[in-house]
Amino acid sequence: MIYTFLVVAFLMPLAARPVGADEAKIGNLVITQAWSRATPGGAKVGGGYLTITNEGSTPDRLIGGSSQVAAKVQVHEMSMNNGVMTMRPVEQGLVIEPGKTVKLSPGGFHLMLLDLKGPLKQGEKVPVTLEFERAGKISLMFDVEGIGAMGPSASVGTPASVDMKKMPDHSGMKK
Ligand SMILES: [Cu+2]
Repeated sequence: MIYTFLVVAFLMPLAARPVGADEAKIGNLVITQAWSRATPGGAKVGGGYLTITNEGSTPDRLIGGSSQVAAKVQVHEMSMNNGVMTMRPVEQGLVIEPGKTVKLSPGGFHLMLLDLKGPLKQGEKVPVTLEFERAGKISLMFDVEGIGAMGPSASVGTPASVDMKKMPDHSGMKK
């Protein structure tokens, strides 16, 4: 534990640089393609998306996060129930099994930035700190893409068969 702390402290100057869509590592986890979406005026919630690979031999969990641009950051799961998109917080955290890659993307698992302090603007970067059960915390810069973007601009997004007009906007969601 102490050893891990020292290593993290040593790496701090590096971590202070914007990470963006680049690769970031914490413990056995590799995080790539951290991105977000611009929010329409007045929207109080935003999404955060990323890809996490567990290169270790023990499972880890993404249990939450924080950001200076939002009051709260939660891990959410979006799913289709009888043709209706619903989402709910993942109470136990999102498990990342050893050797597996988990992608948080529109229409599936995502980070929810609740009570935004201002709109997220395309081209900007949003700082988000992720918290993992084992690996601990890591701060990343999320690239803000356009409204309705399905992936980071650096890669070809997969257009999910999701009707954007039916996406819930969380406005009625309990926090
Ligand atoms: Cu959500």
